Amino acid sequence: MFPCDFAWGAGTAAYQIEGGWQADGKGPSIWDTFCHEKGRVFGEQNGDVACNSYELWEKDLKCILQLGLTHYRLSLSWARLLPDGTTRHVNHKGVDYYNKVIDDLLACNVTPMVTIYHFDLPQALQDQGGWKSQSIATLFDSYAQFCFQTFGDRVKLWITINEPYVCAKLGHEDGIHAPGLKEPGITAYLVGHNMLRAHAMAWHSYDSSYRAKQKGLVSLAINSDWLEPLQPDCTDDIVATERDFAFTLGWFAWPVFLTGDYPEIMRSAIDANSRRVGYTGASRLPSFSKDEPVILGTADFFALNYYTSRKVKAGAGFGQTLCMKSDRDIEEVLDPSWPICGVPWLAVVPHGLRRLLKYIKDTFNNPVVYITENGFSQVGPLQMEDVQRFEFYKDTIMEVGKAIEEDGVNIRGYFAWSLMDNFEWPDGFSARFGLFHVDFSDEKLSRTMYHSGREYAKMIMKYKSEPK
Ligand code: GBH
Repeated sequence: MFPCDFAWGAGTAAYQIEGGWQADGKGPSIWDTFCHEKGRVFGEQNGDVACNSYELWEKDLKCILQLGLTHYRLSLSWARLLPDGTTRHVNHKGVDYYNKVIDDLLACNVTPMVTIYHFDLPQALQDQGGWKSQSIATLFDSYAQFCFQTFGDRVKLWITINEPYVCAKLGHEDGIHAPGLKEPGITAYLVGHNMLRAHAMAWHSYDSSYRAKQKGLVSLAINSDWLEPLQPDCTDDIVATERDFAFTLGWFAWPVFLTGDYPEIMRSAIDANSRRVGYTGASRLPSFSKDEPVILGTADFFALNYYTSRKVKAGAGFGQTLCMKSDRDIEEVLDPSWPICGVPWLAVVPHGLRRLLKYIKDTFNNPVVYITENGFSQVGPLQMEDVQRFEFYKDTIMEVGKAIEEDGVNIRGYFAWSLMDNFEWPDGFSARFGLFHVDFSDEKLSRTMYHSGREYAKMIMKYKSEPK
C-alpha cells in the first residue's frame, strides 16, 4: 500500500521543545516575549525550558530510533542561529547544535526534514515591524540562504515557512499567537503577503544558487481543514465552502501552485466587504508586483498539515465590522458524529484527510505531497495507554493508504505530530500531542513511549517490510 521509500516521520518545532531560551548567546524571539507577558498562555507557562531538547537532544534521538522513523522533521530557531535576525552576527554555538542534530540523524539513517521558520521570529526583527514590514522578505531570504549554505550539504528536504495562515491570522488578527496583535481586517493580509514574498525569494535563491549542487527540495507547509457544505445540495452552502477554502488553503496554495495570485473569490469577497462598509482605501488584500520574484511554481512538493474537518454554511453577515471574519462570511460547524479530542478545535475525522488529498490532487495538478503534520492531543488526566490516539493514527494512515491506492494521490510521506509532548502554544503544556510522554514535573524531563508510539512503531516496521 505504501511505496518502499515512503517517509515515515514525526515532527517537532524549535520553540516547542528546545528550551535554552537564553543559552549560549541565543537572541529572544517573539514567543519568548509573548509568553513572558501576563495572560497570554495557559497558566502563564512558557517555553523557557520546555523539553530542554537544547541539552537533551540525545534523549530525543533515542525516541526517534525507538519509533523506527525514516524521517524526522525539526525546525531551526532563527534567533538561536542569528541572535539579531541578521547574518551580521552568527551564533556558532547554535550552528554547532543543529549540526550535531543533523549529523546524528544521518549517522542513524534518519533523513531530516528542516523547517526554517516555525512561528518564532527574532524579537529584534519584530521591533522593526516584523512580518508587517516589506523588508522582512529580504531578511528572511538571507536567513534561509544562511541555512542552505550551512546545512544544505546534508539537508535535502526544506520547509521555508510553517503555516503562514496561523502566523498571519492567529498572530495578527486574533492576537492569540505571538506577536499578539489584534489588527483586524488589514494586517493579516499584509503579513500573509510578506510571508509569500519571503518564501518565494528563498525558493528562488535555492533554485538558482544551491539546487544544482545540493539537489534538495523546498516547499512551505500549508495547514488546511477538510471543508464540506453543511447541506450538500444547498447552493449557498456550496459557495460558502468555496469561499472558506479560498480564505484558508487557497490563500497560500493558489499563488504558489496555481495562478501566482490569490483566489479571485477571496479578493472579491474582501473588496465587496470594504465597499459595503464604505471603506475607500486600496484593496486590503495586497497585489503581487511584477518587479518581484514570481510566486507561481515556488514549491517542489505540496507540504500539508492536516488535523480536522468542518461543515460550512453561509455566514449571517457581521454588521459594520471590517475583519477577516466578516470578509470570509461563513460559519463552520462540527458534525455531531465526530469525536472531539483533547483540544476543542480538533474533531477526529480521518476520512477528511483522504478527501482533502484528492481535492489537492485535482485542484493543484497532482503535486507530490508530503503530509508534514497530523496528530491528536490529550488533555486532562494522563493516559499512557492512549488507545484512542492510536485508533486515530491507524484510521488516518488507512485513509492515506486509500488516497494513494484508490485515488492515485502522489503521497511520499507522513509525519505524525508530535514526537513528544511539548509546549503547545497558547495551551502551554496542557495539551499533549506526543508519541512520547514527557514528564514536565521531573527535572530529568524523562520521555516515555505511549501505547500509540509503540503501535506507530509496529506499523512503520510492518509497512517498511511489506512485499510490494
Ligand atoms: C499546528 O497547527 C502547528 O504547526 C504545531 O506547531 C502545533 O503544535 C499543532 O498544530 C497542534 O496544535 O484555537 O480555535 O483558534 C495546526 C493548525 C490552526 C490548529 C489554528 C489550531 C487554532 C484554532 N492550527 N487552530 S483556535
